[in-house]
Amino acid sequence: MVASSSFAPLSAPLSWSDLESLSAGFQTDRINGPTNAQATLRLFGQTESAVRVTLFRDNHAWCPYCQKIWLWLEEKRIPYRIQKVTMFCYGEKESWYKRKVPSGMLPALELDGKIITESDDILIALEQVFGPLNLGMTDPAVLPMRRLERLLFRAWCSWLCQPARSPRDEAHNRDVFVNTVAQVEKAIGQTPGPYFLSEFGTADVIFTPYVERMNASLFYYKGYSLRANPRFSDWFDAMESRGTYRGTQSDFHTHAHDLPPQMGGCWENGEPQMVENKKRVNQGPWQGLPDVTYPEPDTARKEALHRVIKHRSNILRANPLPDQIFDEALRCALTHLMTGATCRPQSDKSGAEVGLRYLRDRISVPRDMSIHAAKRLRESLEQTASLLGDAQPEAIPTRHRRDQNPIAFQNV
Ligand SMILES: N[C@@H](CCC(=O)N[C@@H](CS)C(=O)NCC(=O)O)C(=O)O
Repeated sequence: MVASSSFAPLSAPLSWSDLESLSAGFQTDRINGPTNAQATLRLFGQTESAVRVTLFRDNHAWCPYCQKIWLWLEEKRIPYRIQKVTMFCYGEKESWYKRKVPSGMLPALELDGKIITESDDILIALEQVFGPLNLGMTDPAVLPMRRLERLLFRAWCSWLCQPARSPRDEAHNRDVFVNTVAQVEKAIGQTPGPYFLSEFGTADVIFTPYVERMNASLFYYKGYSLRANPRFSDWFDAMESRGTYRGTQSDFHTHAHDLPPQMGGCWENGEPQMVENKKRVNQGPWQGLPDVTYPEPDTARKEALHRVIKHRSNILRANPLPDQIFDEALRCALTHLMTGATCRPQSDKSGAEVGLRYLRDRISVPRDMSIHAAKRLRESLEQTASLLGDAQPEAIPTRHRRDQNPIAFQNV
């Protein structure tokens, strides 16, 4: 049981070996267990000889078109390998991948030795070999859903990714989006149950990646909550009841800061609700944000600790603070995470709060850990930073994310 931090005693930072003992017992089966972003092989209880598929997806587990294929394979429980590739905005594209797929675009799939690109073509090819996920890509009930998804996507891009020339322009783009949402609400409502069609299937998989990104980005850049729409709300809740979706699900913070370089910019509207939402996504509190509603698992804190320990040396190296100062500050934050005790770094004149907030801003969900674990870690990093001061690290870049170059983490 974690003590309430408001009445918690002051504590000295736990040592790494104490912290390691606290993380003991956190184990997940990456290969056969629940959907997760870290696996490079998924077998679902079958043997490796059953693998016919390799999915090439981004290191950050962020690419929306990759999420579609990922979710489909997990739902169908098809054994597959995963090879991770760097997206242009994070760093250098691997030359072995450019030899396979000269455009460097993701996702790609190798199926029985044949390379397929374009996510829709990949799904169609997979359906031909393994059968559809309920109703398939070319089913007459699914085709209008696919068109509706593109309509919603375009309305979202027009509102979010183009600077409005005037308040009227902004209001128009908003109206077009809101009207398209109304059409989608109607479509979801046409069958009983929370999904797009009578049963969960391809249509839900197709909508998932961008609806998740719309929910995050419009909350942050426009003060608009997609999840407040009743059918969307039920749909999100139903999706979150699926372990497959939970394993691929990201949080508002990750999306808000990963979208701008990918989309060529995201434009704030400056309204009071937007300003409030933005502050909350950046600085917390993260609990209760409408990026997740399923209850926090008991393992969230342990998962966060386990992931930090695994990447400890890289995390220390990547941080702008000198190792020794950040090491102590980080152990303080982890002490708070695991015990609830307030732990104030001794090196409190060193700007350690900036280093803690630098890490707070670079937890990537689900690449590093699941959504609830990330919220707990952000919370403890911020709680510890707030004991030291208000200084913030440099703003997260918006034209690229080379601050997140995966090369820095590849030796683990
Ligand atoms: N139409 C393609 C779009 C794929 C696409 O736009 N992929 C982006 C990532 S989301 C990409 O690979 N961009 C190159 C890069 O960022 O490295 C599909 O459906 O697969």
